[in-house]
Amino acid sequence: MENGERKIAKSLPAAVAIVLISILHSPFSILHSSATAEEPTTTLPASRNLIPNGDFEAGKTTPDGWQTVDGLSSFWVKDADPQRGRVLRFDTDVLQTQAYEWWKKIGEGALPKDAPIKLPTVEPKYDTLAGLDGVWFWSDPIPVEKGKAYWLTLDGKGPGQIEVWLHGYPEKPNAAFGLEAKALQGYLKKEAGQAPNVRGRKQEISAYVWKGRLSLPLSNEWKTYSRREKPFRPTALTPSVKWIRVQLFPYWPPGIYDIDNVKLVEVDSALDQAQAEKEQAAKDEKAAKIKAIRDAERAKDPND
Ligand SMILES: [Ca+2]
Repeated sequence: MENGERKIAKSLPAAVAIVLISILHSPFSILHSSATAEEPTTTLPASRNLIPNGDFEAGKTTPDGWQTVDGLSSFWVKDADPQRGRVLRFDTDVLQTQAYEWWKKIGEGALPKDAPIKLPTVEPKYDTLAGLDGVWFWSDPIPVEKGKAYWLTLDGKGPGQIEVWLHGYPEKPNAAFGLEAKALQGYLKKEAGQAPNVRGRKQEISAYVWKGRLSLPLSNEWKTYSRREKPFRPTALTPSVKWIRVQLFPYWPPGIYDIDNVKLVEVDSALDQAQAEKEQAAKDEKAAKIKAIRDAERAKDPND
């Protein structure tokens, strides 16, 4: 998938060159070559993934560019389909108490391969990660540009909904494991006897100033989901945003959720402009309809 897109991106300049050469030489070639060059012109701006290792192929014990998997509630596995390669797997059917104990150790440098065996869970499972905090999985910080709009797409399968959040920050955020998980931080503080910085590690929760969400109703088959109709615009109302992090967040029902090919691509500015105008037109139309209804009501009752 990724490789294919890279190939298209690389081949475009060549295709454009062919068209230009064709224009200079033969009308027949113009028709022939422009047919191949046309398709990438609309897909090219959307094809460069800004999320490093969004396909989860690179890494040694855990995917590069993301927080570590924990080997208990998050895993880095090979999909049954070799073409898909490696994917992220989440298990939300894990007791929260067991997860917290293990996450403390992961935060201290324990490896996912040394994770404890999962303890049995019991219906109705409200004490699992599914019923409480969910499983969070964060990307490393990714720079974004002022005024730009972005499409988010990803492949997923699972027994229920997964939420994907984008968080925007003015400063490059600290990506230490679990730092953004407030409940976990509260637990760690208590465990450390109100002295969370015993190891001299300065941990400050990075303040995000913008948030965007994509809720995906997954099914038991791989599908690609996107929010193309409504691109994310991290700097539209919060111009100070310079960095974002992606947070994958599966929770209820308890079970296994697989994610692959998380992509954030810049929306072509002309397309974004057209989309913004479409959104504005829809708002205007709605406002006009409401006004028309009110006017009609007033006309019926002149004393109103
Ligand atoms: Ca993959």
